[in-house]
Amino acid sequence: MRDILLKTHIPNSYTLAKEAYAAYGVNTEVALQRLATKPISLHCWQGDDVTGTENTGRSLSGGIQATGSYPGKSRTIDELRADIEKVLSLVPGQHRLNLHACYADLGGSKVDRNTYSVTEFQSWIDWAKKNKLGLDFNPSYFSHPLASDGLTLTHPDSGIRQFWIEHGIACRRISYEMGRQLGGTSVMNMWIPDGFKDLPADRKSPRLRLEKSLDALFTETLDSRHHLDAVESKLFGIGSESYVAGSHEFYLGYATSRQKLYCLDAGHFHPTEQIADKISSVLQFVPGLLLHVSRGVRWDSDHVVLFDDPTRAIMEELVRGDFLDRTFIGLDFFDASINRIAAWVIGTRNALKCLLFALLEPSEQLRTAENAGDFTTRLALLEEVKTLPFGAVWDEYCSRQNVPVGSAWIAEVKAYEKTVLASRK
Ligand code: RNT
Ligand code: ZN
Repeated sequence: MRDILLKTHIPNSYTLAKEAYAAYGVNTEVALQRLATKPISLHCWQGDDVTGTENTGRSLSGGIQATGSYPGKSRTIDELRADIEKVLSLVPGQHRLNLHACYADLGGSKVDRNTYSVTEFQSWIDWAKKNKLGLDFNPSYFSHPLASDGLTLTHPDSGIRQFWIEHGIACRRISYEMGRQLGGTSVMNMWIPDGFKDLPADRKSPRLRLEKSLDALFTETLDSRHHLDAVESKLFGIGSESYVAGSHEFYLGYATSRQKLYCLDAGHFHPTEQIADKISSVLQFVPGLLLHVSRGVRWDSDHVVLFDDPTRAIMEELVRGDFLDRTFIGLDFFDASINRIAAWVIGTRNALKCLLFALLEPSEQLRTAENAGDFTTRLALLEEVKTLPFGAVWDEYCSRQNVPVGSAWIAEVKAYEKTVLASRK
């Protein structure tokens, strides 16, 4: 059955699909080639509900939450790495791993976050090299005693602020080393949870402190071929419903004035607000963009990414604006209510599908119609392409990249669950 699929059905369907797209002036081969050159940065934190590997027994803080208790979550660095390798074998293309500082390999030593160095991450770099993976990085401003007030870089206590500034400085050096050793660029994303549950009396001072802390943390010049800084905004979190210091306006201003990358997380705006429309505006004023492709459901719930309208709209903007080179695509979701490997695979494959869908858009015809003021044709075309044989092109891509086609990956995840995950109690 599988053989017939691979040898006959998929190539035949693809030939027909190629012709169907060609009728709209779209070359599917070009789209597949472009798709293969764009890596997605897989977030390491889907595998263990953002627990981390520092083994301190601390629980997740910072106003984010993974809900669910599906069995089989990884408990050690080795388990997490094995899970990621499994995920990568089920996702087409060459990708990257986005690591958080709380996944340090401490090997029993008592180093705290403000003095982390590449030593605590060398085993990740070696593993990444072996698996031909690029790495991206994040300082961790949560799940730590000095973050227990919900304040870090904005804390009124200068000692606590200083600790977190040092953490940022240390992480930039680690990120730079990751980029250098792996022969690429590591994007380091700054996200802090700082905010207030209830109405603040002073919205200004924490933001002034945040600006100062960030400037102190970013002082060192690092070679941009190996390291780039990004800043991530947020509207609210659990326990910071009324005020978040690092809001959209704050970071847009900061990134623009300091020429940093701006990170747009799909779940960090008003529940009905979508980030696609922000991309072209933001990129007009900052050097680059980092995306946290996610899905909020009623709140910043970080649900698994779907092949849905908002995600397709994001990818369409990247393609239409020719922004792929200036945009780093990362994922940010954590679902503990389903098999975690499957969550990763579903979300990553969907992000890629959305990108492929965007690459297959009949851009010439759409632009011609728009420029001629023919909005009737524009709308008609946008609707027609939704039912072109997209699935055949996606299947062909998976087949060429030697990963399971269609739903065949589910059986592999089920087998892994039985042989590996089931023994994790
Ligand atoms: C939190 C941010 C942030 C985190 C990760 C773990 O709201 O989205 O990116 O999810 O850094
Ligand atoms: Zn995020």
